[in-house]
Amino acid sequence: MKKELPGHIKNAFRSIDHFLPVVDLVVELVDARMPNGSRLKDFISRLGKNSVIALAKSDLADESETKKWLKRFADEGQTCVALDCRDTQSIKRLSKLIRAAAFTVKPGQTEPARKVRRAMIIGIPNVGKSTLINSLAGRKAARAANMPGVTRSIQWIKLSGELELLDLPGILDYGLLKRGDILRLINTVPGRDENTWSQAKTLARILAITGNQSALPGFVECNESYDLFLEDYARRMNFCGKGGIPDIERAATDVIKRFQSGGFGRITIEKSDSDFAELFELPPEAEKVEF
Ligand SMILES: Nc1nc2c(ncn2[C@@H]2O[C@H](COP(=O)(O)OP(=O)(O)OP(=O)(O)O)[C@@H](O)[C@H]2O)c(=O)[nH]1
Ligand SMILES: [Mg+2]
Repeated sequence: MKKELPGHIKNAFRSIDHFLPVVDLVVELVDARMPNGSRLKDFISRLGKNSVIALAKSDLADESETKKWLKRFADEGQTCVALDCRDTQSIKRLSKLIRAAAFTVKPGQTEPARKVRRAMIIGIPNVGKSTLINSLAGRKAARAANMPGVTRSIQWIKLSGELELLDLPGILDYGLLKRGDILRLINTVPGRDENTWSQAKTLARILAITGNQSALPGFVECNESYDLFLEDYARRMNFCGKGGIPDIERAATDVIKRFQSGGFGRITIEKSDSDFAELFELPPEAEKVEF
């Protein structure tokens, strides 16, 4: 599996192995719009460390769905919190949780001789790891930008109170690689321009399955016909070429970008009571992720 991955992601896996013995806590950062589908659950449980789940980008997700997700994770015995990683206020709760979990010695564990405690922030690409670290540190310590693969080097960032955080490149496991098309929707892996038509179609399908079809302007009026919707959307946005021909590709690109930035409202594309893997029978071409 790791052979298919770019160098910086392989490097992240190596660094996790390397630093694991001196790490006290794993902060698992997931995307609140797709909380289970963006988890690295098996990988993180194999690490055998205390962990906290943080639902990033919850400002883009449906609030009531996020509450249900928090309940589901809590029922599974997980410590969890929802946040907007850019907002210092909203990360205060996470900060408390991290400190409590990193400095707690559970029965059967030995207290480390060192005073400092260390946490790794682990999550898929572009989920907000570096932004979160900057908010926790209260300074721009890590580089963050809206594209996957920004963090290439591995760095420890010191916080007050004897706490250190490790910023790592985003990682993907085999299960996630199979969801390439859906991950592109939340900008986890870069989309290819020639595929925007099929990505926008995947989005429309997901929104219809999850009961969010009315978020796309005109989609319901077009009887949820994807082709008619894109034509109608292009006309609405005045994306027309010579002779008034609707520019479908431009419409598809705009639909994806608008969804990613929350322009259609706060939408959770994975419901807490559904099995994501069963919901989406992915076409074979969705299995290959290119970087
Ligand atoms: N709306 C919203 N945007 C966020 C949030 N957290 C991060 N972002 C944005 O998401 C983009 C990616 O943030 P990064 O912190 O670079 O993500 P990363 O996980 O470090 O990405 P890689 O290093 O590429 O794996 C940036 O444009 C951030 O401003 C959040 O909670 N809400
Ligand atoms: Mg980063």
